[in-house]
Amino acid sequence: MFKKVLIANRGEIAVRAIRACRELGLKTVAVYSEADKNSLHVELADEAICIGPPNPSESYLDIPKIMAALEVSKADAVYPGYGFLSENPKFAEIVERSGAKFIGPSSEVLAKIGDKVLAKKVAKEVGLPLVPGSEEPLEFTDALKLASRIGYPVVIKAAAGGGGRGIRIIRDERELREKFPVAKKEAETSFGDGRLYLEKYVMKPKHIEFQVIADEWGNVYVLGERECSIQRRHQKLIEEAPSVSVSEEKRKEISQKVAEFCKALGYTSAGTVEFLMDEDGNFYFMEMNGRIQVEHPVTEMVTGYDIVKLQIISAMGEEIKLPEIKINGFAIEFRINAEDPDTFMPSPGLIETLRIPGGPGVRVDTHIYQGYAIPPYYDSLIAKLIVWGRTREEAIARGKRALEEFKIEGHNLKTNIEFHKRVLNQKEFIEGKHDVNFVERMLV
Ligand code: MV4
Repeated sequence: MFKKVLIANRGEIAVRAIRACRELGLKTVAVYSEADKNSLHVELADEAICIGPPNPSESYLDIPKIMAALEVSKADAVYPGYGFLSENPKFAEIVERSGAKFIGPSSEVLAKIGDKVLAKKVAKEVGLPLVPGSEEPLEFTDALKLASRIGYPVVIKAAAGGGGRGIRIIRDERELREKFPVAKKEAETSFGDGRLYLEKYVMKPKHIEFQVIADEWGNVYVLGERECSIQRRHQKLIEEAPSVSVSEEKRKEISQKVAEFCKALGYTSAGTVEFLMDEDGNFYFMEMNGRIQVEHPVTEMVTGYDIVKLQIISAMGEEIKLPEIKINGFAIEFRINAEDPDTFMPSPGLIETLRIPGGPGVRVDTHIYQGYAIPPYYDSLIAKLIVWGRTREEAIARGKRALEEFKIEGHNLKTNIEFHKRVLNQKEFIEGKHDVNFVERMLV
């Protein structure tokens, strides 16, 4: 049991966590950088401690500063959110050793899933399908042999890469001979780790991920999937649940294996298991993320569970007992970014006019308010609009309606609201046939 939670994050997810704590009767401590002194999370928390300059490396990423705030506030748990220190096994271990509770998986589990080769090994052992290819890093001659066995096109991935960094498509043997050494050098300079592996290239894949919540008593629940194929340069823009492309039968099959995977890892707290799905509906395990994700609200809208509260309850050591998971209706999340719609570059500024949508089936998770100045130091996510409908068609109509209501204006301030409206009018999206290359195609 704990009584006071330090929120080691900022923005909408810090606000989201404070809300969950308050509903559970827990006190909260906000930490903030000098750029965030007028932030909503600072205002809503019971206490707030400034931890340094705007630069994340001197504040939200600075472990000694967070640990000092933990000590002076006498908080007995840490909520890491997403990004920043959330998946850092060293940070989790330091929190654990301090005697406070890290609200997330154990430091050992974070280290295990952070090792992509090890995670794949465990996935394979429980029967989760992998993309055909080398399950371990390989050298040039073995890459040539493997590629001719599985057939081109293939992809080369850096073992230390992630989030789309260090991935290359190779069409034929000539290109493999040319690019393999280049990829190796690049991986060495970018990641300090030149290990590469090779996979069959999955064409037109969808990004499908399964939400998990697990307690410390061995219970693992899979709260269905999300489809996150609407993305640009590995930044997700729209996510939905459930995926129209996943049958009830397939959902059951993958959920079962995802639960076994989590049990094999000794997983606790919330987590997400990511897959690529090909045009024939085949799933391929990619990786597991050991954090709450930006897009968790779509799962909350279709399952009725408060995933952040479940994370906290799990961290308290309580047993989580849930009936069979039922998916009700369809939810879509639109990430509202303060960015230039043409260049996708961040566009921070002062919010002078703000009109937040509401009404049936509409949820807005945000830290912004009228008069708030968006600082330039952090990511450009300023709000999440989540809509729910009994059918996907109703959710899309609600999305259009709510996006029309949404007004965020200010000097030099631009958002991607118009981009979202465009997506909702695309035939490919309406029919649910979009893959991870949809945005690139739409923009030409
Ligand atoms: C792939 C792939 C096709 N085939 N692997 C990019 C990020 C990394 N986590 C996995 N990624 C991909 N791996 C094989 N064998 C296509 C992608 C990919 C992608 C995956 C998920 C979401 C968006 C993507 C955008 C481009 C490429």
